[in-house]
Amino acid sequence: GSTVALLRDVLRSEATASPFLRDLQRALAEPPHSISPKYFYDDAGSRLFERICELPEYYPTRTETSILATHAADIAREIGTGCDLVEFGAGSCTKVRLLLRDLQPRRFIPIDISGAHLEQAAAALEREHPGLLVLPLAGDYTQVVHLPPPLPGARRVGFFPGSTIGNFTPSEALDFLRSAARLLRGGGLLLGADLVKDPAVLHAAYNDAQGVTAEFNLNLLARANREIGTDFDLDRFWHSAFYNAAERRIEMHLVSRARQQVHVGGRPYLLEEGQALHTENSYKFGVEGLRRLAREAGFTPGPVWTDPDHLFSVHWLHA
Ligand code: AVI
Repeated sequence: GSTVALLRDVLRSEATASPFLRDLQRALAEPPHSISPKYFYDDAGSRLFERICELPEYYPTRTETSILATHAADIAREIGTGCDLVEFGAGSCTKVRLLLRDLQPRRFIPIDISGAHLEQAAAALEREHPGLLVLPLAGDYTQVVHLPPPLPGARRVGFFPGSTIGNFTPSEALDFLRSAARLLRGGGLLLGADLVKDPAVLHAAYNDAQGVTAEFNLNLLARANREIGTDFDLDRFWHSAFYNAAERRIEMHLVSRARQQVHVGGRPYLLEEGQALHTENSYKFGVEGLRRLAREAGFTPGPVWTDPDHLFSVHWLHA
């Protein structure tokens, strides 16, 4: 065969090897038409998420930040200084900064799926905290995590803020907590979880006036166009986010505005008007429910910190 044919074969096998392509094809081909929210977070998506965190309607970031800032000394007393700290989905490493002075970890290992973003954040953190060993790991922490061996004598402590636990299905959440409990045995996990509240507050947080959340949701299609050569017309989809009270979760969907055909990996898919691609769940928790889940996963729940309005909770879980 010619070089061109060879190149085409290589490109094709690379395309079919893409988990994003495979998962998107599956989501379009068969009900429940859903795809993992992890695909939101390419570099553009990570930047959009950072903007969400600053929105007036998006209370979780602000609230968790104030909980961590208010109780940092207390939290550090529970955890103890000198640990080997691992953050799952570290993003820009903003929240961990609130803990570093009191917690004084010996090493910090931020894990994030958005590699370029993570490298920058880790470098900035090392500049600000001379003496802190920062070891960024680019990867998907929902898959098997290969951590470097623990520092001699240091307990492993996990940090999982932001209520990202709520973006897992209940069984994924249990699986994640089970493997975290194994990974962190002898130490523990500091876990942020958003709480059940007035649906109007939840609705506003996922339907912001500036439309940043809509853009974040639609970025999944923009990313597919950039990375796997799909032909989504973003103007032909709308952002839908609502609270499903029975399931105690916000659901985000991308809804087709018309009957239309799209191509994914060269294959055509027909979308009906109103047909939805389910892109995210964001579960909300009760404090007791979360402690029960943690116990089931093998943790021993310790203290819980919340804000005065009980919007958000931070849990220390002994592993
Ligand atoms: C990252 N995660 C906890 C966010 C959430 O609230 O579920 C993602 C998000 N989706 C829409 N807005 C923010």
